Amino acid sequence: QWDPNFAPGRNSIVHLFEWRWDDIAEECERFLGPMGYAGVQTSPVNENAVINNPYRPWYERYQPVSYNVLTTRSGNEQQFTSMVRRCNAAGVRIYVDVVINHMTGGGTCCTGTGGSSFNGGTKEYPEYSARDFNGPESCPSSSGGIENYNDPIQVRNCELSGLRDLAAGSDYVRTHIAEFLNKLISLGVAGFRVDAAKHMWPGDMKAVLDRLTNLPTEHGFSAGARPLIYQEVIESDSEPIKGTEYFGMGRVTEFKYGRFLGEAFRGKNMLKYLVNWGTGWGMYPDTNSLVFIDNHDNQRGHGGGGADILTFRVSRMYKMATAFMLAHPYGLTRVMSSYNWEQNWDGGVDRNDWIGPPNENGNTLPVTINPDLTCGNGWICEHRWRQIYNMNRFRNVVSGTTLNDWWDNGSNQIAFCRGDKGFIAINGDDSPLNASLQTCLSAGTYCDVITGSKENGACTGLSVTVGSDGKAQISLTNVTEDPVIAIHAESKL
Ligand code: LM2
Ligand code: CA
Repeated sequence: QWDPNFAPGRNSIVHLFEWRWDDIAEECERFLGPMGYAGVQTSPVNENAVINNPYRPWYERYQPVSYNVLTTRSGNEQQFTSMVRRCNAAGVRIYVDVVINHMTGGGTCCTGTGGSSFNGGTKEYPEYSARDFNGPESCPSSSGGIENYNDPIQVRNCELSGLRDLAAGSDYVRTHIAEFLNKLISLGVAGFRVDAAKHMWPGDMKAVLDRLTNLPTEHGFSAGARPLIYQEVIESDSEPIKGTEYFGMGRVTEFKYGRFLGEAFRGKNMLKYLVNWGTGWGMYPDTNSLVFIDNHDNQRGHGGGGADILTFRVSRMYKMATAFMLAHPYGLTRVMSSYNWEQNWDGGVDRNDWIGPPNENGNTLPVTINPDLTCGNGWICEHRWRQIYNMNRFRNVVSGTTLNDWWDNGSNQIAFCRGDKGFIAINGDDSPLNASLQTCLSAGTYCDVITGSKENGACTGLSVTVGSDGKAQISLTNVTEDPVIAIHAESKL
């Protein structure tokens, strides 16, 4: 289903990629809750294959071994349970990345992160055996892998990257997946990102999701609430499978969003064209989309999105695009929170795209917090960048309003209001912006939440003065650290 079950006044999810459960619990209480973030997408919670070659890559978590053992590099079941409880208490919902299309690679064996034995070669896992998987009788390709993305039967019934493909047409497989998801629901999670949904038949997806229970009221959900579902479908214009096939079950990841904004903020398209951003750009209906600038795959060249995806490595453009995303009413927004890894470019590809989270002997390092709120130990924590957490707050303040009073200079300088609650101006041109613009806000002085924050009634950044006609003189050079100005009702001084 489509409703995120957010606590009132909260609107955006953060993906705390590869974080430990103990760190997420702390982060909910010390930062996400107080700062008004609505939820966290976690890495997969169930036991996965231990991969030593290459050494403990992030992607081992996309190779499930069992559902009954909730032990991974992020922590164990007790730690996960406590995290969900603490985050819910802080007003922050938990969404789990669930890998239910497949188990491990065929060439992978022998021990999982929880100690379970398995054998990818013979398709033997603690809770599944060979009969639970697709094989020559259902997959028409000669290799057993997906060879032709124009054939939906191959995409759904053959192996994605050699990963053992669950036959979700069977009652046993459907029930077993549903039992796993229902256990997570009983622990208090608010929904799921469904990995590789494109590789599952929509009918099988529906059959699994129809077996899910309501969210438990003792964790603060309203009676009858259903889990949020967002299905990972990397749609391609040249392929027959479309995200629309999955609309009946929930939201779908909108990969055009990050690609189009990447192109625009890299100067390959003019920002003025963002005037009809959303369905006007051929994207999914608002209530069906889950939107993001980058994700854990396309920030490292995996998955869909293309070469123009913005990441923390191009931080100036990244903050501009993220500010636009959080200011704009379209879509359910997800902020990425990454860890750093040393890239190794070779022939246009990063040979280090596999590197796992900051670790010592494979054990994930804790997230440390610096005095300026940023993170240490290799964690990037984009969600803790002032320009981003203040725009998350902006989104909360303007929630429920529409976009109005769009302005542009005919190229890359744009501005718009959100009802009478917020105003943003962005300068993507190579020349300064100097204009008297309609902010739609009541007369007064406002703190620009990009250059600073309102603290104890004073502004640590630049101030903007709005006249009785709602207009303000906006001056925004093209060479400033962040060529964005954003003010809102609660940043009034
Ligand atoms: C996804 N969405 O549909 C995830 O977002 C993506 O991160 C997952 O791929 C993919 N689906 C499967 O869950 C990642 C990663 C792959 C990696 C797989 C499995 O992008 O590179 O494949 O996880 O760990 C790796 C190797 C690949 C090998 C495979 C099986 O890179 O060469 O194929 O394991 O051993 C033989
Ligand atoms: Ca499949």
